[in-house]
Amino acid sequence: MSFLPLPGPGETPLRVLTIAGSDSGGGAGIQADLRTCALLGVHALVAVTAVTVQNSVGVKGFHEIPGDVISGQIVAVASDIGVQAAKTGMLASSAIIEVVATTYKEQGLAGTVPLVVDPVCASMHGDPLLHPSAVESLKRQLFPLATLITPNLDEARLLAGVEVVDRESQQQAARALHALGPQWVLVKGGHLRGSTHSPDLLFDGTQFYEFDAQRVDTGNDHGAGDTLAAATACALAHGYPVPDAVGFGKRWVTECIRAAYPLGHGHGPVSALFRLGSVE
Ligand code: PXL
Repeated sequence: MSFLPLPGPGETPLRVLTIAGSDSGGGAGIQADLRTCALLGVHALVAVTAVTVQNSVGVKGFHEIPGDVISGQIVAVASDIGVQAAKTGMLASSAIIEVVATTYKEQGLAGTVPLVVDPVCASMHGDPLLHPSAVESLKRQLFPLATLITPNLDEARLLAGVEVVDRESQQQAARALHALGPQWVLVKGGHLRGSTHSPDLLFDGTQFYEFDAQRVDTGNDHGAGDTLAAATACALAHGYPVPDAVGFGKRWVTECIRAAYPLGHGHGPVSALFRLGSVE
């Protein structure tokens, strides 16, 4: 596949801000974002929202970072270093969502810096990463600021109340989610049961775009959603139009899933490290 343009030695790379949780197992969350950004030649800035205690088997618990520390991280990097795109992952609570939305607006980032909102609600093991009471905050406060939201099918059910089982219900979920205010919605089809493909559906309120890939049969796909959102944010930082950025993100995550490796006793992570084989 072709990648994003790389900065020359000594040249300041583009910057993507990830506002997300830490995964002690190193597979998902901020750790996945950092790997994807680095291997795409983008400098990642970080606002940690929560520290999870987890391994390949599951999430044992998490600690939320205080709101002023979260907003402090965003202000510190935005005011000094500058950001060309941002993404959110695990946000844990409605208080954190409110802090992130308010800070994003106060820093003048809303409407100027593309924002990918990955509405993380639970881990792949089903462990909750967002308090149920925060679902409304996500919809009301963050979605209207988003350039793109990237729900999987479980998240689409939770956020839009639509059970996605086929293309028609996937379109219905996209319409319902678009009505909540984001510019674009990507309803990911990766969890469509029984499918040999993983069709993701992008919608801007008018037109549908489909991004399909052959399903990769692996138990090691921890961090796939984070990786797709991070790669898409990197492409947006380069100024790609949203459909091109999503197309790039989909190709990137598909390669990362093909390169996934076993780790621990549970689910291993998708791997951006495949890129090391193709760096000239
Ligand atoms: O993949 C979603 C995700 C995001 N962020 C953190 C996670 C997970 C999944 O486990 O742990 C911190």
